[in-house]
Amino acid sequence: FEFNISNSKKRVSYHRNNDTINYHYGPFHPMKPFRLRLTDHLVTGYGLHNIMDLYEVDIESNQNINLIENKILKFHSLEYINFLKNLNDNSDQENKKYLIKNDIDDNDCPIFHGLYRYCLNYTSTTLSAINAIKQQKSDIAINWSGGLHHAKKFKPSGFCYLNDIVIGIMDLLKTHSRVLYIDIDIHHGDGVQEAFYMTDRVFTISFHKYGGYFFPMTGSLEETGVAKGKNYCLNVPLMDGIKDFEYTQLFKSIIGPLVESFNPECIVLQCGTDSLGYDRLGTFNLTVKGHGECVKFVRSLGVPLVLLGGGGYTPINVSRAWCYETGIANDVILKEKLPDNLPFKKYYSPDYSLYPHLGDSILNDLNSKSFLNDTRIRLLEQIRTLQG
Ligand code: ZLM
Ligand code: CA
Ligand code: ZN
Repeated sequence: FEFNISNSKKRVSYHRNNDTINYHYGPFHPMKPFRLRLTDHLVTGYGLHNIMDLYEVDIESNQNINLIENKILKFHSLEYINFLKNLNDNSDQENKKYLIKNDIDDNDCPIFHGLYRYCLNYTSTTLSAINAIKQQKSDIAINWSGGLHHAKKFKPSGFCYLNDIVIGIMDLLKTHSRVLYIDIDIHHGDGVQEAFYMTDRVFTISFHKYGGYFFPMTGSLEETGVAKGKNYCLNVPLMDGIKDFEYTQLFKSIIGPLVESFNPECIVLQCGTDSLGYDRLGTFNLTVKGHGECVKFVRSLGVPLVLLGGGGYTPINVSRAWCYETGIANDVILKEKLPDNLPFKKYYSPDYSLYPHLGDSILNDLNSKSFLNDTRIRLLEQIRTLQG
């Protein structure tokens, strides 16, 4: 790689966990932790591990597992944590009872081997990233295994069991008075929005597909917070097929004024990659460069930043985007040709490129100019109410 010609060097830390990669939601389940292995291979292949602070999170050798569980219990209920903890020991009948009582969809959120350990892993890794920011050891802290934005206080939802984002932000609030949460996963960040709906200390904004029974079916323009939290929540509902130019224009024109008005002390950016073209579940048409441009813009605002993962169901593209964005965090330009000696290199055929072009078989853009413009005007009006 080459360093960008600028003087915006920042201290970047990369938080990972070698164990998270090995879990399986089940053979045909769209969520594949294996995508994290592909991401790590690309990051290492490009040599990015040499220029960041690396934190290998290991819960086995972590003496402070009680401390982590205490942080989890600041958001999740004790009954739910006990359920997750005892899953593999409980009888199937006992588990079924909790699933039915709490209306849990175990197709989306299956009980798999080592589930609680998997949850502790990605949550501890997010807490490790949050800690690097709290202690001012990093300007940007990255955990691609985190970002599981749907989990609720007492139940899992949409492939998410523990809400590492809410747990992380609650911890961050001990030292930081205002946190901005931005979510570019194609799904609505409902779990994070709900957790901070009544507070003016955490501003949540999610860009997502909305309408046509798309999961989780929340996130309309009208959801703007309540009580003290009134107007401290924004939603950007979009339709199928949005492309780089329209998405990044809208993103910058809203996030710019929002950061100006809210003046956050830290930004947490959920970088779900199911908003890329050809995602197995998503219906947007972003490219790796377009998705990354949002990260680049947020970085340029000069506020301490936590980068988290999230959705992303076409693993080769997930890894391309998160590697590219690790490069952006470090302000380096990665060459288009993938590195030699890359494990699983054949998966990236036929282009072997970090930035493949979208082909012709993409969905039409259903977002008209006037729809996007009306949306922008509504959102900017709400941001203006923050002043004074
Ligand atoms: N059925 N297998 C995004 C979370 C999206 C709810 C419709 C389950 C699937 C999906 C699971 C192998 C994030 C819904 C779906 C079938 C009710 C969703 C297992 C395929 C499969 O083949 C599958 C047997 C499965 C699940 C598709 N589920 C697609 N979309 C969403 C949840 C999570 O990206 O935002 C953050 C990580 N669920 O639409 C149903 C309504 C359950
Ligand atoms: Ca979103
Ligand atoms: Zn998603």
